[in-house]
Amino acid sequence: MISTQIKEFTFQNCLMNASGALCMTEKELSALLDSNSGSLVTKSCTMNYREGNESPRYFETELGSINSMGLPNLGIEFYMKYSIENQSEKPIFLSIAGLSLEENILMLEKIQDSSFIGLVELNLSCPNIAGKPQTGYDFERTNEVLEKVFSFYKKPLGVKLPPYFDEIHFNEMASILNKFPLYFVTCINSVGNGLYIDFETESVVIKPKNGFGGIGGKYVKPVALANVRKFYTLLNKDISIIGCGGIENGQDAFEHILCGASMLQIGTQLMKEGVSVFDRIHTELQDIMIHKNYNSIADFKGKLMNL
Ligand code: OXC
Repeated sequence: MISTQIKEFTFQNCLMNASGALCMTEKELSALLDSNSGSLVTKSCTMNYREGNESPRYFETELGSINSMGLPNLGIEFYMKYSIENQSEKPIFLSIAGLSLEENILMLEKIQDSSFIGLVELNLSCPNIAGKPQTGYDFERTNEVLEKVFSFYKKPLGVKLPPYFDEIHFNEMASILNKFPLYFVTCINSVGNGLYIDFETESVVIKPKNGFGGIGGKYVKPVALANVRKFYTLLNKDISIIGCGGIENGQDAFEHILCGASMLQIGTQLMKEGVSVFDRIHTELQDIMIHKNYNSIADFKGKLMNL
């Protein structure tokens, strides 16, 4: 009932993890593979192993989370090998986040030359590397990155974007993305450089960058929905939207799809609840669809009404 499609890829259901949430180690990835998710994405990787930022670097709040992980990961070889060895009827997304264009190109060359048959999610939006800008906020650079990537890379690829807040920025980014044969666009990464404070101790709650970090969870749902909606209306129809941000229950999932999402990523709530979150949201979304008389996602995808 909630199966979905991104070009030639069919997913049994539209739910998956967000990169970063419980997807760094072999154990975590296997739990996702065995779960009731329709897909999984690996932790954004770099060429080599990275320790990431100092701890504490992740903090859960009542309404969401703040993180400054700093891209801790086991390196591309591990994630590529894992994805190749576990290619099944559940397609796998391999997330890459090189710290430079050159590093991204080197990783994509490796993937191109391998027997990987999944999708690559190119992360242009990590907010937590001190001194490194989020590529997605630099329009010229994003264009240059995509030109270089698509000059040689021929396998299925999409990008993960930061949230945008300005009408002009939506239009500018969409006109760049529309020039390329992207399979999908993931909206949104965490809202970068937020600050959460412990009122009692009068201090920040994570160590890196003096407490500044990416915000996820309930706080960001309206921003995520706006980005999904905008890109759904502005992008060529053959570029699918993957919605990410504030999905805690069936209603949140339904709203993302109504805005135009074909697939849904769960981050903060997966961290809170573990992989059983997929069973619960699956059931809740199906119940809503039955109640509203919808048989498939296509019946309401993107059909948000204006007043
Ligand atoms: N978004 C990312 O892209 N990466 C991680 N955090 C985040 O919010 C990270 O590793 O810092």
